[in-house]
Amino acid sequence: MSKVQIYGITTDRVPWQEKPQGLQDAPVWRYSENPIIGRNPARGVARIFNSAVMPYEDGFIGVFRGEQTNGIPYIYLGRSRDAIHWEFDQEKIPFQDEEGNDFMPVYAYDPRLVKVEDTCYIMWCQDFYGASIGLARTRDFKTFTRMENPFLPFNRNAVLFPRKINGNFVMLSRPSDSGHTPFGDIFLSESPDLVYWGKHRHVMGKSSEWWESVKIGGGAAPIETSEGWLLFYHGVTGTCNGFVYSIGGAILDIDNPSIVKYRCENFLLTPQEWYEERGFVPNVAFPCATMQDAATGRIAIYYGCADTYVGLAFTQADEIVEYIKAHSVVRESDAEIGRR
Ligand code: BMA
Repeated sequence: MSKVQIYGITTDRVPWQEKPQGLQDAPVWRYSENPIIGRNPARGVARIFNSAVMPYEDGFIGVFRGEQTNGIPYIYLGRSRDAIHWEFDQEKIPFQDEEGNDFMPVYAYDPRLVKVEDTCYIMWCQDFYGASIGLARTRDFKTFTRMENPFLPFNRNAVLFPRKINGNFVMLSRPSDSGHTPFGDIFLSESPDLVYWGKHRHVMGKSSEWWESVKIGGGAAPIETSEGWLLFYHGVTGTCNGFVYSIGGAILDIDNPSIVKYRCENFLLTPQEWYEERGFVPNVAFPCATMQDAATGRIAIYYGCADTYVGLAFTQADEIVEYIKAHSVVRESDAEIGRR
């Protein structure tokens, strides 16, 4: 039994492997059969990575960043019986506007998938006269209705909280530029209706820890726990050979999630396996989703690897919370409400 309680959507069918014997000082461990999605996974798609999944009916469903053979990223729907082996639709997700007319984004990447009440929401990065956030809803994974773009350009890495907080929808995002952004903190915004957004707050900034000293961005949808919102995010450092993306962890206040209660000074996972170090963009571990089981506290983390593959990693709620707390460094700008 997990001491840390997990709330929200949980499943006892979460994929799982025990922690390897002898693995020390590492609260997150990789699936031994990684990567779970290899190259050329679907017709006209060279690579799938940075993708999000969830339990659905008697299996699993996901939204996948598919890099087409013309180089343009789009979102594809995938289904799985075991959350490890995936089959993808041949066609891109057919987005429509509120009137039911075709309304495809120019490009679409890094999708997240979050269920709030009875509706599933997809958020992704797209062109809105510059890099910005796209948002769509579906109830049946057949009709996908694009909603108003929540934010002005430039912005990336949007992820909804899985329930309303104090009566409002809440979304994390990372204001950016339209290129390979050399800066970036995580903010949150509230909305009563997913159309009008406001009450913007700073959540947490890049830090003086070297592994996340350039920028950070929201990753998987925050997991509601008895300790607060457990957030897996990405942190980026700069090297003479370019950026390196690692996975970090923090715990946000349950009622005021712009307040960071604990923030792990160490990365939880950094590129070290061949599929993380070698690919279209080397040295990228980019979390976009988790699935979890309340009874055992098992958590499976889905992350993009080297902009080429999807990898799976595991942790356990008690262990990860304890590790984050034991290594927590919260700076003043993270601990405050984030309003200036
Ligand atoms: C970011 C995004 C991600 C990508 C990462 C590393 O700016 O574009 O999709 O994984 O760069 O290339």
